Amino acid sequence: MLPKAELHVHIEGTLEPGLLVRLAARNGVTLPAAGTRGRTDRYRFTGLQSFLDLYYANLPVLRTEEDFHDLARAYLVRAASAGVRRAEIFFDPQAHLANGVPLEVVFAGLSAAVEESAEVSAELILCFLRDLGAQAAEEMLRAAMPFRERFTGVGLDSAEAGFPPSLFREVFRRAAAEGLHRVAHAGEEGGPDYVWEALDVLGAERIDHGIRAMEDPVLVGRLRDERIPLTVCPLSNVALNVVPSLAAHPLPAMLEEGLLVSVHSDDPAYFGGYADDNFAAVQREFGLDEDALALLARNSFDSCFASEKDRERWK
Ligand code: ES4
Ligand code: ZN
Repeated sequence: MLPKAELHVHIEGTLEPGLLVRLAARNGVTLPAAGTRGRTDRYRFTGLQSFLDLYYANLPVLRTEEDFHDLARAYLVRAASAGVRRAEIFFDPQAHLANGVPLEVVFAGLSAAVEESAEVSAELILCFLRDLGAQAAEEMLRAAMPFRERFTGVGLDSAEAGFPPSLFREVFRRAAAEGLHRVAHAGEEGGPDYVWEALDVLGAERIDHGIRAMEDPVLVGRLRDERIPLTVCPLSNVALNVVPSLAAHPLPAMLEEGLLVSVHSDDPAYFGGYADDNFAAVQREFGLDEDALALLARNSFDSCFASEKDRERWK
C-alpha cells in the first residue's frame, strides 16, 4: 500500500455503523431512526447540511473516555491498513460539550489512542463549529488551553455558507499566539472569497477542500506560487453533491495547475471510503498512473505538520 498522510478526516466521521450500534447499546442511548439506516443501506445525502444533521444526531452515543478511545483506535487501525503513516485528525469538542460530555473525557480518550498508536504518527486538530459563531469558538479555545499539549492546531468546520472565515479572526489570532497550527474548511460550499479570507484573515496554513478556488484564476495563481496545501476529499464531494459526479471533479485540473493537492477521506464511515478507497476511486476514474499517485502521496507528506526529518522517512 502506497504510504500517505491523512490530513482531512473528522474522527466523528469514522464512526462506522457497527461501532455506532455497539456504543448505543453500551450506553443505553436510543439512536435516531436515520442513524441506523447505514446498517442496511448506504447513507444518502442531498448536501452538506443533510449530512451534518445525521452526523450530529449520531454523536450522543459517545459518552465515556473508553468510547472516544475505541473510536480513535478503530480509525487508526483502519488507517494503517490504508497505508497511512501520518494522521492529523479533526475533532469537534463543541458537539460533545453540547451532549454533556466534559472536555477532559474527550481529550483523555482521543489522546490515549493517539499516544498508543505505533503504526501511525497521529496528532489532533481541534475544530471550531463555525455555525455556533465566533464567541463560542473563543470560549472553546480558552477551555481547551489546559490541554494545549494534546493538540497541534485548530480548524474550522461544520456548515460553511453564511459563516465566512472573517468572523473567526480573533480566535485564530489567539491560536497563532499559542503556537497552534491553523487550517480551515473553505471553498466546499462557500466560494473562492472564503478561501481568500481563510488565507488573509485567519492565516490558514492549509485549506480543507478548497475546490471552488478553481473558479478564481488569481487565487489559483496565489495557491500555486505560495504552495498552499489543499486537502481534497473526492468521495465526500460526490456524496454531498458538491460535484455532480466523480468524473466532473476538479482534481485533475488542480494537478494540471500545479497546486499542492492531496487526497483524503473527510467522513469515511458516511462517504464510502478511507484514504485508500479515495486513492482507488480517483485512480480508476481519471486513469492516474503510478507517477500521479506517487505525487498525490508525496504532496500529502509535504502538506503535513510533521518535521522534515519524519516526512522524508515516511516518503
Ligand atoms: C464535515 Cl464534510 C464536512 N464539512 C464541514 N464540516 C464537517 N464536519 C464533519 N464533516
Ligand atoms: Zn471536512
